[in-house]
Amino acid sequence: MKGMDEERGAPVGRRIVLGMLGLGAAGVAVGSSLQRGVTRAFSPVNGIGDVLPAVGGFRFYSVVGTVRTPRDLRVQVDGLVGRPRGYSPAELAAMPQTRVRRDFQCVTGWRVPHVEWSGVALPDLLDAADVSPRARAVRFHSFDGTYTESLTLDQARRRDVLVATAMQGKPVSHDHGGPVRLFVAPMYGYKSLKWLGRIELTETVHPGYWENLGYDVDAWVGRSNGRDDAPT
Ligand SMILES: Nc1nc2c(c(=O)[nH]1)N[C@H]1C(S)=C(S)[C@@H](COP(=O)(O)O)O[C@H]1N2
Ligand SMILES: [Mo]
Repeated sequence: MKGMDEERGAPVGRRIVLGMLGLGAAGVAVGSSLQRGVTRAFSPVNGIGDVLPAVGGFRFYSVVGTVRTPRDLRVQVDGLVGRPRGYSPAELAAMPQTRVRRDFQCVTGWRVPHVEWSGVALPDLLDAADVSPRARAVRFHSFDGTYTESLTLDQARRRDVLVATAMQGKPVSHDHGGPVRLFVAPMYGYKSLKWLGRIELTETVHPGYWENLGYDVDAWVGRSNGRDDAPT
């Protein structure tokens, strides 16, 4: 399987501090050991999250490298809905905003504590779209043309799943997936799709980019995921 540490990405910010404290090496070691086996992908990270102090910095990830987003960008909500429509970033920012502060955690071992996101709670957009009773899942598409993600409809109706237009009180930067990205607070970072372009209601879950490469579809942080090989 292809590992996340093959992604292009530049360490930023406090990752340098992490290295100075000698914790960077631990994080990297865990990250690379995760790449060896799909079966071990989650449980070691859950443990590390508990013992590592809350320090760390973002990496900028993009599986395709440079991404261009259209100037007149709209996030389309369609598929199994009665009222498909597109939203400009400005329209999203003008809707009732939900704010979520949570640690941001990549499955490879890095974590950024207390990141604040705001945007439209996904259930609000789903309600506005009049979701068909046939829809059981949501598929997210990125303007990068390659990355996709998925949630069950139940997961997508959580109010800590955001169509985010702001991060740390500022518009989401391009490198962090702006102008609009998904933020799935309770799950590992790979669920939080960047450069969000389309929210498609589907009958079944379509595993996303990393999930097709072996990562769990249910990416809850700090849960066993019901895996047979997970520690109790
Ligand atoms: N379109 C797209 N979204 C993506 C990714 C990606 O490569 N492309 N990487 C995912 C992973 S593995 C993580 S940990 C986070 C990283 O977010 P950041 O680049 O803002 O730090 O984005 C997620 N969303
Ligand atoms: Mo990640």
